Amino acid sequence: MKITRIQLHEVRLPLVHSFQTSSHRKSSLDHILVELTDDAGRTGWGEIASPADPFYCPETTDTAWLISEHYLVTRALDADWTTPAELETSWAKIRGHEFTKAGFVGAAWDLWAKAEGVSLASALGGTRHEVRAGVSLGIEPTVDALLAQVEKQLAAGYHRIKLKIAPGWDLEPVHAVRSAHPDIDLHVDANGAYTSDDQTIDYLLSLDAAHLTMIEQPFAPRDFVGHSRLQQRLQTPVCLDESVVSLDDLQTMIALDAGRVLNIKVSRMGGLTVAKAAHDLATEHGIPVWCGGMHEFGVGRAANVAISSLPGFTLPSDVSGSDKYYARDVIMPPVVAHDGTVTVPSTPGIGHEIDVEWVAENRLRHLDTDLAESAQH
Ligand code: OSB
Ligand code: MG
Repeated sequence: MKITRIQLHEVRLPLVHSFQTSSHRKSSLDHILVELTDDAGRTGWGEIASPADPFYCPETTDTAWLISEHYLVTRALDADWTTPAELETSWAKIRGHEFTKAGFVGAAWDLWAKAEGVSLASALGGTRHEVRAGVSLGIEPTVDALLAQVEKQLAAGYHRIKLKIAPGWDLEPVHAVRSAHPDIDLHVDANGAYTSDDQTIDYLLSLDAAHLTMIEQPFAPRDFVGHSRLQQRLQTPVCLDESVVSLDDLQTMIALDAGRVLNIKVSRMGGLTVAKAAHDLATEHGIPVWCGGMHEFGVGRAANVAISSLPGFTLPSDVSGSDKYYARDVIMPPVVAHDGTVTVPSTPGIGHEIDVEWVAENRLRHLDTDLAESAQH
């Protein structure tokens, strides 16, 4: 295949409910949509879902734009490829920048699946026709406000509730939600906000009493040894997110028993090809996986739905309906959850049309290789 034209669309959408983690607060998001056109006139779409600031990962929207424009666009235009994995070899020497690469990889998979006339889910080896979704709830101003959010999402039928925690917002909200809802699938995510000293590990052991499905990323990304020390003493499975950006990291997690659940975030791992390989490796080792989200717009969300249809994704994924995030999404139709379950599209590619008018209306920056430099504003 040959890519003849590339467009980058940096788009800002407001969130319907602002979201706070241990590291940052957001009320709108700026993501870059990657549009690849091939010599047959087909288009493939991918999403660079890096946050605007370097608090979750080292990348930002600006670094993603820079790396795309200076390194990925020319390589993608020059490549002659038959599979997305082959296209990726053209930028294999670029270190890091997983979110940026993931946007191009997603667009290549969409394009390739369309050329083959198959859905993205079946191109990836998906077997499920529907996937169960969970929701991730940010740090709220009060425990009551959090309990109200939990009620609302349970009423919508979501299968799992994940609570963001941080020092000062942990045991109290967790025990309040658990006593109000003794039987729900509940888990917590600290986004690396704790240090792995003995005193903190002792403190985190008290979370076992809440019967959580997992404790996600309590410590810093590189602290595999700390996560392993916690896991040896904790009954609740530790789940790694930020720590695992490559298959090598997953090997380290397995070798050290630093986690017993894996959050496969497509963007964090550099795209769908590596995400699929991570699924295969984790499944081989009996590690259950689920797909984490980055509040993706519909393009990235549709890719998350597709990968979640693989058999090892046995835990609910962060693939809630578009309406939880955006009043109007960039895809038509939006992703819809019925009773917390999302149907996997069977039409070619990501299975949704792009709302190009809405993209243009909310666009902050545009690059079009057909128009060269003049297109940037
Ligand atoms: O750790 O999963 C995370 C959002 C921004 C940064 C980090 C995380 C998140 C989420 C989003 O939890 C969940 C979603 O997209 O539904
Ligand atoms: Mg996480």
